[in-house]
Order: sequence, then structure tokens, then C-alpha cells
Amino acid sequence: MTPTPLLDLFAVENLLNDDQKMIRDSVRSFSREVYAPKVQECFREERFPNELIPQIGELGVLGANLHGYGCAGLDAVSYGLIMREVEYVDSGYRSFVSVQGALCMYPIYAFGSEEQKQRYLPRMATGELIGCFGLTEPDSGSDPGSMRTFAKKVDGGYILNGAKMWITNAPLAGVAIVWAKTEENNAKSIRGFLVDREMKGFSTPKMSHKLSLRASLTGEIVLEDVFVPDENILPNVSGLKGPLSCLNQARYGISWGVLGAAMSCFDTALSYTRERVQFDRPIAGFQLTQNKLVEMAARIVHGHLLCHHLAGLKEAGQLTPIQVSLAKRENVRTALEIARESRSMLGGNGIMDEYPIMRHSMNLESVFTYEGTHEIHTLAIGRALTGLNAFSS
Ligand code: TGC
Ligand code: FAD
Repeated sequence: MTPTPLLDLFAVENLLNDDQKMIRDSVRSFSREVYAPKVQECFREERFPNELIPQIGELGVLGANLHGYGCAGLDAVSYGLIMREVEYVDSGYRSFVSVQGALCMYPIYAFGSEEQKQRYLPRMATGELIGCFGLTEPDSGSDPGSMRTFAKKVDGGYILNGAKMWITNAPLAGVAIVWAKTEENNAKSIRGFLVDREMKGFSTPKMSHKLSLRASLTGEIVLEDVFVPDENILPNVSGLKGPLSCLNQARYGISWGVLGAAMSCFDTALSYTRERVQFDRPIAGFQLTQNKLVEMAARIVHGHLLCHHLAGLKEAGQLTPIQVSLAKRENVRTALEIARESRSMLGGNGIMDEYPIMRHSMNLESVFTYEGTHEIHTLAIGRALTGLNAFSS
């Protein structure tokens, strides 16, 4: 299976080895042949295709870059290609895969005890157990250090109270990674807790009526005097760097993933404008349309080169959070602008859900906001460039 030739102006395909191509092709086949036919209906009905979870697990994409515990142990490029192929179909599908792997399995893998790894990871790799990641709260979004969820130490464990909001997969999760302070108003005391669905006082009401990521489930996490035993605290991390390290992993995947959404919009606009005739010729024959297509193709190619460079840094263990911020910020903006431009190229048809563009465009509005808003990444990069902190006075 080859990429759209026009999108491979710089022969990025040549950067892939045979294993990476094989992984890309198998994820592409499943995603386009099995998952994609369900997306339109799921988006309309605001539901996730739960029935496909076992097949997604079998495909080996959950926690695919982790080693052992039933995970595939793939390299950074292969992992990125997986994200791209799933997001070609829908950003909600990529959200499902990246929350499970980067935000739920990764913290257990990186900060958990050996017993926790054995208990959770193999079942999470197959999709038998779904996780969610609870950082954001109603009054604490961009500034997670202001969270109020509190874990009080008691004999044998902790009592958790608080509320998390906007949590992907919460309604179907069997385990929630909940980040909570263990000392009042002290971000350095933040710890990660593995809260199992059956723990008393834990609930996850669904958040309905979203106009974005409708084929992804979002919920709250409500914690009312939930007793979490000592063996369910992540032992090897404390402070904001715990959740923020997980975000680095997920933001890396998003940088690749959104290129898939952008490619889907480009492919749709290209084939539509070649066929749609106005003023006696295909609209792709007009210079203004070609300018739009060239701009899109060039930005998609740049996005790929950026991701390949990022993957090299990741493999070498040299990737910094600021580099990830730069890539997430750049590629998400690119994808969102490409989606909007593609929509206009289909005219009235661009707003119909038989074409994927409007759905991608609506989805990407969330991607622009979650995992650090565009502005937050701008400020983080600005702080690194200037040495001056614009977050607070
Ligand atoms: P700051 O003082 O900068 O840092 C506090 C501590 O954290 C460390 N740190 C990081 N560590 C690893 N990776 C990063 N990216 C890190 N950024 C900071 C830092 O070294 C420090 O460590 P230590 O040991 O000195 O204590 O913290 P700050 O309060 O100034 O905040 C920094 C800021 C604003 C950049 C950060 O809070 C931030 O990224 N805010 C955005 C919040 C966010 O992205 N939330 C995402 C929630 S999850 C989500 O959206 C999932 S969507 C899922 C889907 O469906 O795909
Ligand atoms: P706010 O932080 O209130 O920001 C509002 C606006 O103010 C933004 O434009 C922001 O950039 C701007 N702003 C804030 N501070 C500054 C500043 N200092 N300077 C300039 N501008 C600023 N969270 C999780 O923990 N787990 C999940 O699984 C998860 N899934 C999500 C799924 C969806 C569909 C969505 C929409 C969100 C999800 N989130 C999740 C939450 C997401 O991470 C937050 O929405 C995001 O971090 C922004 O927080 P907020 O919505 O509270 O906006």
C-alpha cells in the first residue's frame, strides 16, 4: 500500500524500513476497512464502537511502544505511523488508542511497581481492561498545579475526594489513573492513584452533547470518600512531572496523529476537485485551487519531516518536552487549517457527513485544546526561548 504520491514530494516513504511499512499497512487496512465504516454512525449517535475493542487489542496498537507485559515494543517511527493511520479515520479513535497507551499504560510502566505492571498491563494491552487519565478538573485545566482533588492518608491507604472533568474513556474505563494532592495546596505532593471501577464512591458520568470527538467517550470522574489501598499508589513519582511526563508521550503521538487527519482532508479535497466541474473544467484545474492543494501538500510533508526528526531524538533518548510542545503546536495548527481549507474546497458538500472533512475539522478543535492548548505550548516555548515565565507574575 503506497501513500498518495502527491503527498510524498520529498520521498518520506524512503525513510521507512520494511517492518515499519508492514505495521503501517496492517493498521491502515484495519482502520480503513473495519473501523472507518462505523465512524459516521458513531459520530451521529455520539458513541464509541466498543464492539471493536478486542480487535483493536489484537492489532497490537495499545501501548505499542512499551516492552514486555504483552506490549509490542515498537520503535518511535512505527508508533507514530500507528497514530497517523488511526487518526486518518477519526481523532476519537486516536484518542482511544493514545489515552490507553500513553496516558494509562505508560505511567504504570514508568512509575508503577512490578506487581502493578503484572496486574494491569497485559490486560490493558489486549483491551480487556480500559483506562482513563484524570488530571483536568472543573476549575483546573491549563494550570493542573491548582488541582483540588485530595488524597488523605489513612491506615492502609488513602481516602480520595474530588472531581475530574473532560476525561476521555472515563465512562468505559475499568481503571482510572487519578492525580491528587496529598498535602493541601502543594503541587509537589501530587501522586498518581490506580482507582479501580469497583471501588466504592467512584463514578464516571458521561458528558453528552459534544460537537467534537463525538465518536469518543468523555466523562467526569467523581470521587466521594474513595478508599484506595497503599498498593494502588504509583510508587515511583511525585509532583507535576508525573502527569506531565505522560503528556509528553501522548503529545508525541498527537504530533504524528494529526497528520493523518490532515491527509484524509487532503485526499478528499484532491479527488473531489479533480472531479467537480464548474465553468466547464474540473475545479482542480484553476490556479487558486492548485495553490490551496500545494500549500496543504507542502505543510503535510513538513509535518512528516518534523515527526521523523522527533522520532530520531526520541530513539536517542534526547527528546525534550519543549521539542514535543513545538511539534504538537505546529502540527495540530497545520491539520486544523488544512481541514478548514479542504472544507471550503468542497463547497456546500464540505459540510455533509458523507465526507470526513467537517468531522475532522470539528474533532481537531478539541485536539487544539487538549494535551495543552495552543497558547499554553506557545508560553512554554516562549519561556524556554526567553528565560522569562509568562504563566505567572
Ligand atoms: P512547571 O513549574 O513548569 O513544572 C512543574 C514540574 O513539572 C516538570 N515539567 C515536566 N516534566 C515532564 N514533562 C513536561 N512536559 C514537563 N513540564 C514541566 C518541571 O520540570 C517541574 O518539575 P520539578 O521536579 O521541578 O517539580 O509547572 P507549571 O505549573 O509552570 O506548569 C507548566 C505547564 C503550564 C506547561 C503545564 O502545567 C502544562 O502543560 N499545562 C497544560 C495541561 C495539560 O496539558 N493538560 C492535559 C490534560 S490530559 C488531556 O488533555 C488528555 S486528552 C486525551 C486524548 O483524548 O487524546
Ligand atoms: P482553560 O485552562 O480554562 O483555558 C481557556 C482558555 O484560556 C484557553 O484558550 C487557554 O489557552 C487560555 N489560557 C489559559 N491560561 C492562559 C495563560 N496563562 N495565558 C494565555 N492564555 C491562557 N483532561 C484530562 O485530564 N484527561 C483527559 O482524558 C482529557 N480528555 C479531554 C477530551 C476532550 C474532548 C477535551 C475537550 C478535553 C480533554 N481534557 C482531558 C481536558 C483538556 O486537557 C483541557 O480542556 C485543557 O487542558 C484546557 O483546559 P480548560 O478546558 O480548563 O481551559
